[in-house]
Amino acid sequence: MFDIILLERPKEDEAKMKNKVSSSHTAGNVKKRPWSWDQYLDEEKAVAAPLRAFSELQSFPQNRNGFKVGMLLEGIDPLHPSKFCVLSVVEVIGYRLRLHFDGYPECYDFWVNADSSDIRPAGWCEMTGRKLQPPKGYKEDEFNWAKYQEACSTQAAPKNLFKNQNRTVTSPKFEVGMKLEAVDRKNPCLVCVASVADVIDDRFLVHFDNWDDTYDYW
Ligand code: MLZ
Repeated sequence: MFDIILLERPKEDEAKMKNKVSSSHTAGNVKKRPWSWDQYLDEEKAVAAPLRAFSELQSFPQNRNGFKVGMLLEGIDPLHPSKFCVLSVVEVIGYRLRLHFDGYPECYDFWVNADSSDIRPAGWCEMTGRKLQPPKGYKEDEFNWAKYQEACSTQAAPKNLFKNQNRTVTSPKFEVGMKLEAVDRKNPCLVCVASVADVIDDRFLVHFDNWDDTYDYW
């Protein structure tokens, strides 16, 4: 049920590691040992936080995930959140998708839930008047979704798979251009003068006045 494949195991306790290495002949054996929650809780003599302690939003979604490997879409770059980029689905596990920036190295790939507000169907940026970062090697004004799909012989993810569209916002309180004070996430000890740079559904993009957009966040 839980996709533990994405879970990073705890850093090995060095004292414990030494014992294990000396009692098993090769260090290699220790490293490859599969990691399991049950065994870890047992070793640590600890208990897992019970499911009932988590809110519904934090629970594992049961919905079906219709995204398939190869499908193309648009989405927010988690390392540069003011940018929408051309992405393709490269892996699907349960409700999660691994997304790849077309033309860029795999090290930038990232995971999202299938209902993430950070992903949008192909053509969404054009329709909503936003700038789309094309795949590597393409110029912004040259990129065209129809031609690109044809050139890659791949299809854009169908619109009905995006469960995040048009979240009802009763009365949007923040408007583009409004000023506010916001924590700089890259330097969290700083609270800085900022502006609302974009609004999508129930979220807005914080931009720090006179700083470049690498500090922006939703
Ligand atoms: N010491 C850093 C602070 C940057 C703060 C930016 N806030 C939006 C620098 O001067 O680069």
